[in-house]
Amino acid sequence: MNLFNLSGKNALITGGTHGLGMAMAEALAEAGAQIIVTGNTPVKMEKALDHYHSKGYSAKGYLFDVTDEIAAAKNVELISEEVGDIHILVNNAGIIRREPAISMEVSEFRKVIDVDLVGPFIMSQLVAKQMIDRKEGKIINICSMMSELGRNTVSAYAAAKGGLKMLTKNLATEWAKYNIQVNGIGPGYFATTQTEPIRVDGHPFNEFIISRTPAARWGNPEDLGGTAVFLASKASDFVNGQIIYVDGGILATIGKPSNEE
Ligand code: GCO
Repeated sequence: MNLFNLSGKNALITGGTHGLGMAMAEALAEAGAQIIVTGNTPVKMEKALDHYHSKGYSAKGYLFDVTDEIAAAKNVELISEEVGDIHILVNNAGIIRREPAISMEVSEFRKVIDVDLVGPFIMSQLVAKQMIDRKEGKIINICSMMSELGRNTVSAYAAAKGGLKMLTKNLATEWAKYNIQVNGIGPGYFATTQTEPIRVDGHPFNEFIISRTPAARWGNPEDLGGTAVFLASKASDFVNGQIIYVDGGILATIGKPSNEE
């Protein structure tokens, strides 16, 4: 089990003030990591840190926008000074806009690409500089089902998450020689605030996902913790450029007729 021990490691989780980011941060903390979370909202950050501290985790928070490369550089520098080297980076911060492609504002499309794809590039490049010096590091990009499949109204998100899958493979290609493992996690459909609008009881999408997922349920955020710890730990030192889908089997199947159990 020592392979999964993260004691002495500093893990930076972007968007770690709620949802899947918080769940993964908790799992990394349970494995011994010092967690550092980023966010945009002071109130959310305060609540999140109170939550982490109430569970006895060593947690710090930094408020900045991952798409602002100047602010990101300043804060990564500050983290290194105040906390120490960043051993694990989880690029989790992301947004979604659900709008038919034909009517989506270009500015909205661009914003999703900026947060969900350019942000992870900015953060990976900044943190990789110290990982290369140290000849060791773990970068985990939070991809999506939409890294593989399209769906009505999420063109920007799918383009970003498809790009993030390929960015993961490319950074793995360039940085594996420095003993940096770059991989991704592709969550299936999870019960979070992001999916709340399409998950409410009786919403056709809710029924669709339950029927389309072999596990016949939405994912719970804690379902991601084990995969995050695996990709953050020594147990994955020879895993590079892989996207691990934690999706209840949805990507494994063509689905079944409505009258089939
Ligand atoms: C949607 C959902 C999905 C999930 C997740 C699936 O509108 O289709 O929000 O995008 O959030 O990304 O992997």
